[in-house]
Amino acid sequence: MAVSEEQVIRGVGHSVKRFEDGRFIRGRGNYFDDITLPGMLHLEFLRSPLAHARINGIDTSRAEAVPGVVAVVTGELLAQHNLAWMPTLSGDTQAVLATDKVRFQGQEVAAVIAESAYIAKDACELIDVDYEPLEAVTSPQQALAEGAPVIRDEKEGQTSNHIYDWEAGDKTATDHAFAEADKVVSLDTFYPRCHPAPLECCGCVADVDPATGKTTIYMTSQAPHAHRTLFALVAGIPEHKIRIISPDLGGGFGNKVPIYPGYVVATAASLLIGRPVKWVEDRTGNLISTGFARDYHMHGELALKEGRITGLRVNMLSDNGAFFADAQPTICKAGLFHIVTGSYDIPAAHVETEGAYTNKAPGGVAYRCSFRVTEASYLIERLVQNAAYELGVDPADFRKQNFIKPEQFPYKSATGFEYDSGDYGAAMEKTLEMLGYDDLRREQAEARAEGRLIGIGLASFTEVVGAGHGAEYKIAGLRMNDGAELRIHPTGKAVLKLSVKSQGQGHETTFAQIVAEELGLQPEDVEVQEGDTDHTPYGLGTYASRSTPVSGAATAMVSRRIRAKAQKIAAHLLEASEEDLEWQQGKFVVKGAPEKSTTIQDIAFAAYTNIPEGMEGGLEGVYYYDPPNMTFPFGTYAVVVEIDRGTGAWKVLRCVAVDDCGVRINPMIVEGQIMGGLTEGFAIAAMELIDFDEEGNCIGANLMDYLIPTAWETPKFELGETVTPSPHHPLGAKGVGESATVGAPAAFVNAVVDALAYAGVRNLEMPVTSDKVWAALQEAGLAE
Ligand code: MCN
Ligand code: CUM
Repeated sequence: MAVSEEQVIRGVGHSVKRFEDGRFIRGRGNYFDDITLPGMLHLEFLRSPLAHARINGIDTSRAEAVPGVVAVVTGELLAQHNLAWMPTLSGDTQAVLATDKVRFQGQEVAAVIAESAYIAKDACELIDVDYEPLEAVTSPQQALAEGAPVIRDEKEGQTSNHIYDWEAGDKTATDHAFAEADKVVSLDTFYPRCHPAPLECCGCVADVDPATGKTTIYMTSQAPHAHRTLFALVAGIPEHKIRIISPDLGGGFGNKVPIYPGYVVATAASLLIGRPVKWVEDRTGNLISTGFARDYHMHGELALKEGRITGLRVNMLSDNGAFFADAQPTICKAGLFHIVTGSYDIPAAHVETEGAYTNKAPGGVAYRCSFRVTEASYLIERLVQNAAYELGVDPADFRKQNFIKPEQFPYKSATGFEYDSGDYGAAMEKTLEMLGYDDLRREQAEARAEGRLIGIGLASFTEVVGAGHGAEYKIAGLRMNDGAELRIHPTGKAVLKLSVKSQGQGHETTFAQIVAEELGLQPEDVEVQEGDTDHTPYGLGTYASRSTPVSGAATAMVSRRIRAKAQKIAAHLLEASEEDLEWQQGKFVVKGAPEKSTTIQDIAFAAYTNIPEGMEGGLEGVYYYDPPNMTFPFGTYAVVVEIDRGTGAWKVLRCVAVDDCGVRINPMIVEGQIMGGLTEGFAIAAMELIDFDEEGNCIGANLMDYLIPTAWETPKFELGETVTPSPHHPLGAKGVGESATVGAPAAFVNAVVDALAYAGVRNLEMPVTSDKVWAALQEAGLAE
């Protein structure tokens, strides 16, 4: 059972191939739609064709008469069970099925439960809804204008479409900085609505057992434990009678954090009918009704003095759709948008935000960003580039001048964050070196002389990921901390159970590597289980790149706890005192007597068979980790583009990305995360857009209209790294899952703007499509 001396434990820092891929590439993944239960029924929604209308009546009789239809559920029926409305993660309410009004196109109006999904779909078309159309509100400016129709007129005391005001920073100090400035640079920009669009849409199989009362819900959930608690609180089902199983997920990207009407109606229907009910969302349903992202109108101003940024002022107006359903910590009305000071040492900053209801789908924030960090990063990185132009200095030099310096960490930002660690200059230097920046700037000038337009865009982002700590960061009253439970079996094989839930991030591999690192087992000997609330410890789930910062830390800590017990058993086995033992990866050795040792496997066996007098048997434990702070990963991205003066089309010549996420547990998986994130960041900058016409019709309701990138459009990425450990994480790791999507959009847009900046262009709005560039070329007199 002994581990040979030469055998390397493939713990932290090894690019172990992903264990989960064995089943995925064989087509043996287990998604919720693979689940078929005896007697299972199917749910389909009737969705509103109108963005805003009063409902005068719903006639379900023709649908009910269709053979195979078991029930037609309306809001009125749900209201009888007090389920027509549900609370949102931002403390608002959201209609499960519309009762009084429809408030966005695609809103769920009624549900048909039938023997097959096809019957249900056909029957939906036979439901007659008497709509009285109302004026649609499709922008927050329109929503807040005098005389706008009040969308949430069902809410007591709600007399306008205003949702919230929120601010951070010091207004007086900031005003002072602006009064003293020798230059002010400002930018108005819009980060448009886009959508995470995971390959697998949302859905569930709800199974309420009439005999036992046990409610089992197989659902597409990034946060199964939090969802179970909310189900218990809202539906009044005792929590131990609810089991949520989040099986393999075909991507999440934030889209699977909120609770959607589909889960609620399927569960209510199963309860009422006594048979399992499956709901499978189609692509259009996903794009028009589930958690969208962004939709932020931003105004930013930098105060500049002697080449330094001395102040930042930001006003933001957010379009939250018909229900304020952002998934974010309760104290943060605008998420973590106040990270907008970014990587820069800005002495004074003030951020004012306002949110408004519109006749659009609810559920902002989702899509690979830790609660609005993307919007913030985009704004500051666009502003900084423009400031460099106005000062006539190189954008790289201007950033370096203004970066928070390594010796300033832990750094307290003007808006209230404490950055844990960073070395922004190092990441920048590495990027410039990989890029050959100075040569490229020369080539850019030469190309321009020949009439070619080349642009170089930089973005030096800072993220804030890994929420909590639990005292301050709560969602709907639930503290943001997470558990890990580890059991070592007698033969030295282990099972690790986690509260987080992978959607494709490779947790089965990386978390096994953490145990491997701490206990000297091989990662293959550790099975990682997630997603089943009956069998995993409590925690708030996977989003905000929090799995590594929170559950990763819990895994390291529970492993150390087990190692401490193992040391006691080892002392017993070796007849030595505990203090005389030394841990070497995978074994305890008697100090000064290297021939006297015992392996973790031997110790595991002894834990069940040969323990010292008075010790409790077994080798297992659980640890709930409440992080003392968030982690602040960062990096510098650089993009080089060339613009076609005849069409406005731009192509990416280079994309260099240097990331620092502290210690990397699995470098290959980290690189995969970054490439995926860069692809999405590029797509947001270049093509992804959920738009609406004046009547509130969603343009972007299918994958012909909503463009997601394929391998064909996706540029080649060149990756680099620096390593600045997080001082408060037990492994020094920071989260990385969203970094690239946060950092990339500004780098791409900055590159296109940079190609035209010499002609006075200072802004292009995302998605930067060729027609927008064409218009800019014409205006600048550069079109060919
Ligand atoms: N990792 C590592 N070393 C680090 C940091 C992370 O090896 N220093 C590894 C982790 O162990 C994990 C992966 O990288 O296997 C991502 O870790 P982390 O940054 O902790 O992020 P989460 O696991 O919490 O994933 C969430 C994040 C979010 S919020 C979105 S959105 C997103 C993303 O991950 N959605 C994804 N990446 C995705 N990748 C896939 N394939 N699918 C999604 O839906
Ligand atoms: Cu906001 S996307 Mo991720 O945090 O699930």
